[in-house]
Amino acid sequence: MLDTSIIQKLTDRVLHAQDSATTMTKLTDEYPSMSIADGYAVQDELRRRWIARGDRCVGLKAGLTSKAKMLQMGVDVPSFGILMASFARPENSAIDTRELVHPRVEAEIAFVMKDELKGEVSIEQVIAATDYIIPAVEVIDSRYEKFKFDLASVIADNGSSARFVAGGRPRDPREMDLRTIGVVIEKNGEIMALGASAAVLNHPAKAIVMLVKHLAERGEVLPAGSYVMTGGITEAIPVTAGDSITARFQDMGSVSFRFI
Ligand code: OOG
Ligand code: MG
Repeated sequence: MLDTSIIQKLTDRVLHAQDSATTMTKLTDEYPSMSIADGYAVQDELRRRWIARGDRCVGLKAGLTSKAKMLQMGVDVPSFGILMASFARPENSAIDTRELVHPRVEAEIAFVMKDELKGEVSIEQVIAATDYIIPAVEVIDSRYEKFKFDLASVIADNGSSARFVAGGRPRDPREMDLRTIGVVIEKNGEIMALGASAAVLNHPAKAIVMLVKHLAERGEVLPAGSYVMTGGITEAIPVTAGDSITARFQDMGSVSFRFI
């Protein structure tokens, strides 16, 4: 593991890139021995700093959970990240691209939990512990040059998370087949990507099974009330100022917003 003083220094660097919307070189270029655990240590420190600023943790995200995303990013293991209240934007809002480097959008199924989950759980236990599922779009924005990274570096950048918008129609996961939810992403009225929810680990709740296991390995639980994003179903779509986005989810309504 990297020394705690190096973790602090790397956290400074990531936070600066995020706050100033500027790029940085991959952390592993300078610290080739940096591990996945070091990446999560930077994330822990980011969370401490955000909370110290008055922000609030509202949930967690899984990423790189679909083949399309793994192929697009050249990484074959899911990653987990933290969702803070300050990342959330309302439906139909205007997202300011001046605060972002090279944003992309992803359509995801989000889960809102009614019960705590911990340790080794099954898909059935995840569904039983879910209050509702809701359509969501994540705006990712890697702080690495050219959106290129390795797993340890992207974890330290909190899985590229920047903004998220939830909307459409909340649904009871016990009333749906969670593997066959069709999703279409439109940019300026044109279809850019489409897919079905089984693209995420054959079942989006599997992302939460893996997240809960990851938390358990760190002595943590998934608290009741958590909002959890399960990962992009299709590849991510690049956006710029002026673009309007609508993600349509079968039997769940749609989520729309725009970039200025
Ligand atoms: C990493 C984050 C991936 C997802 O939904 O797959 C992610 C990245 O692609 O920058 O959030
Ligand atoms: Mg995502």
